[in-house]
Amino acid sequence: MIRFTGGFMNARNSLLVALAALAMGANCRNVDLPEEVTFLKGGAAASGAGIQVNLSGGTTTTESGVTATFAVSLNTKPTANVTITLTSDNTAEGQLRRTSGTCDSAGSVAVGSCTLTFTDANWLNPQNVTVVGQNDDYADGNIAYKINLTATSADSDYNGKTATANLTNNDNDTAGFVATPASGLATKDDGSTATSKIKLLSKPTANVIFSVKSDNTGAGDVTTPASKSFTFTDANWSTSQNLIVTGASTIADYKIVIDGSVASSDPNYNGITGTVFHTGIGVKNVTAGSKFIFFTSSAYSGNLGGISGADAKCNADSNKPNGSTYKAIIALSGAGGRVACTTGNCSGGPGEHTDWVLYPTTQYTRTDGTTVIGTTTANGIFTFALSNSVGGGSSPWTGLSTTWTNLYACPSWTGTSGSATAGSTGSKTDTMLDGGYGGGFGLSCSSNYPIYCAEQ
Ligand SMILES: [Ca+2]
Ligand SMILES: [Ca+2]
Ligand SMILES: [Ca+2]
Repeated sequence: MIRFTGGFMNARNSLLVALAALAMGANCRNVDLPEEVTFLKGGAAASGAGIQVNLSGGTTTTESGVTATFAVSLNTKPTANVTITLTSDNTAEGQLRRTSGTCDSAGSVAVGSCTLTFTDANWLNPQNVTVVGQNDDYADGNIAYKINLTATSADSDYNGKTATANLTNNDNDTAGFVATPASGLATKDDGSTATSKIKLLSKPTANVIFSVKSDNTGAGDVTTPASKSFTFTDANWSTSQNLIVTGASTIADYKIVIDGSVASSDPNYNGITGTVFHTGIGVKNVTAGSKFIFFTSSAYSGNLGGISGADAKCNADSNKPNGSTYKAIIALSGAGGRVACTTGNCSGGPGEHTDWVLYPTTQYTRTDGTTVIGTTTANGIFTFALSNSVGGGSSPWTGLSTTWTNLYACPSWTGTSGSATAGSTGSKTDTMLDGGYGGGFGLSCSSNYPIYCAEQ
């Protein structure tokens, strides 16, 4: 009987159909046809042997790993197996997923080539191929590339047939510089320093050289590198180099800006504009008569690593404005402890201190160098209200009561059980020290909060 099935009609079947039609002209009801006769759905005309690539699923991959999947099929039924080898013409931009050499959209390995096999049984079924966008560190733009398909088969109609999938791998890199921090630096008129870490945003194809300068050397200037010149190569582009500025006698804001222009044989970097050095890295030169208090940008559980761990977190924090050493305003009783007062507001004087971190009769400011928080008493504590809060709306761990005595600490600040006293960075009153959280018992040591840090 005649079978009407989906798919394409090859030349041999076309002939059989034509013969059958002649026979049917005499008596349609009594004609038998060979079972392998196949008709196209809808009666469309067949095309010759060839590889079909269906790119309707998209032609874009990205350096961030976005994939493109396309379907491969044959035009006609082959007389022998057809093996199609797919090869990326640019494995730096796009590679093929495969399993044991066979193209496999679920395969986990991205490689430069893989194969698909079509038989006389499965040739009608499109097979999916997945291409994985490859990453590089260059600002190389969106790159067009090809997946080339070549057939090998004992079927001479198919052997040597080719096709191409044209794809594009989108870039995710830009040329430029990173400065960390790029603002909020503070130097002092006693020659105190501040440091920013400099590196490139993308790998250059040639050395990148530029110089920097202060726009107000009376307030401060670049002291490291001594040459005021940076060189980044394709090997060290992502390794931070120190930019150290040193305060001078003038109390003023200043900026570190580019001196001249960026020189490189890499056209992406040569003469580049609009970088952080064109905007300028802001520094504030303030009087050495005051010190800074800030709270950390990072939040931590009650396991701070003890007092020494808390101090280390202050000194590693990105909110730290200058090159000074900082210590955490946090209390702990016992060995390795830190105590401001053993009686309310240090009624017994500064002799109540253990490893205390605020200096007596010293003005403290925010990291802007001008917003005064307050001046400590001879006992090295603030009396409330403050002139200004430390700023922001966080609840830093303190372990302090509202009168500077020790209250609840997490287990030696080395564990996460229980609760501990935490203050309020936005408060000018004694809730700076103890916000009264948890019905007075403080905040859970398993939750994360910042810490106050005081300049030494
Ligand atoms: Ca990239
Ligand atoms: Ca790139
Ligand atoms: Ca690329």
